[in-house]
Amino acid sequence: MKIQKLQAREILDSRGNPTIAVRAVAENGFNAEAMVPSGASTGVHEAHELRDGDKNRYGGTGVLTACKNVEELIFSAVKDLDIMNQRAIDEAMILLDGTENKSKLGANAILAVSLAVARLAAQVQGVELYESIRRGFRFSASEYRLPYPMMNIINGGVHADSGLDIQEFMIVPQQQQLSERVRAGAEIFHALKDILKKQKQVVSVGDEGGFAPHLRSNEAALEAIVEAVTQAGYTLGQDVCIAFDAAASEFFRDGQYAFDGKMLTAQELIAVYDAWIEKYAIISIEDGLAEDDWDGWQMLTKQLGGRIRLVGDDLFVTNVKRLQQGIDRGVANAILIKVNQIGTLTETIDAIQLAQQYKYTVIISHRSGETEDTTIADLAVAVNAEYIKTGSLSRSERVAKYNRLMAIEHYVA
Ligand code: 2PG
Ligand code: MG
Repeated sequence: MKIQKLQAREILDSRGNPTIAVRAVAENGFNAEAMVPSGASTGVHEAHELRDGDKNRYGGTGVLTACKNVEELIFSAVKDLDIMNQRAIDEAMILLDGTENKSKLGANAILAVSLAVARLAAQVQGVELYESIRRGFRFSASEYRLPYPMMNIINGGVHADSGLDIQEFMIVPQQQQLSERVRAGAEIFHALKDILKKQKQVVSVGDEGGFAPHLRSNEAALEAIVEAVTQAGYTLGQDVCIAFDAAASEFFRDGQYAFDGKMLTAQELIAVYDAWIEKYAIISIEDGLAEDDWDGWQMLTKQLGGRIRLVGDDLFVTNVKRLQQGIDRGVANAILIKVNQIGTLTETIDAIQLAQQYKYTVIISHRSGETEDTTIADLAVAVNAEYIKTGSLSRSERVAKYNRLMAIEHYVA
């Protein structure tokens, strides 16, 4: 079956910035829509997000050109292809674009089509999205495993004005059932709110729904979380572990790291992380060092890689070439997967499969600018990702993904 029509429109993301939604219509009239997210702490090696630049609309951030590209150029290139052949459709768009970073058509335009087609293929087959992705990309696993959420309950870095260098302080509940992991997360989130209130901190939330308190140091954020875990009745290191995303590219200046008011070398920063692992039951550090600090990353992996997950986000940008470099250099042992960093579902799956082949842990991730689209929940289930990172236990664009995972657990898995 072929695509009869692609309709693109400008919508808003969770920060009130324009993003793109695409509806793909099949010959039999079935249709499906997908919406693309947008990052703030974007890696320099990410695929290109096409913005209009027309200052009279949305301060230049409109996406009408991307919409036009979908309905005209992209539609002509994919209209004769089979909806079930996701790879062929994605490759046709990559070829049509012709640039290394999808800057001609826009990775946002391409991704919206890619995900809408994936949704449409599931509809046409009458199966759930996660089943259709697993089948379409020939994953061999027959069991479905639900991911462990990494829940960002304190927001720092460029996601909040908390003044914290570390961008995301996350709890990782360890319960058997996904719905119990969500419950633990929500209970700890509420306990944390009480604790922060008692400390006379603000309890408004940042971009990913976590609190954004003005704490005196990064370590104070970890301490508050530990207290919240205990207050909610859970045992740290057993029921709940901690992870963080340093997003270190954001505080990397002239070869050093501006951290807690000091300038640190990579080695000094690694020593700080090292001291935290046992003390705070840290199981994972994402972007602990900057995106092109390969030497630092090598040291980091040598020193901490045997004990915890070291996750490459800005480092790998969901790109098989960057991941392969990491594998070759013995850097990191886990990858953050973001569909819009690379721009098609097929390339996203290629990165996941390469990671799985080399035993890198896979973490499917949202962006700080999100929508109500829940595709990443299905993607995590489709590929049996160990983890999903989709924000805190507030703000519907975050919670929508948890609710979708709970639906999958309830009805199927
Ligand atoms: C990250 C992401 C998502 P952003 O750095 O991992 O949490 O943030 O979407 O702003 O790049
Ligand atoms: Mg990150």
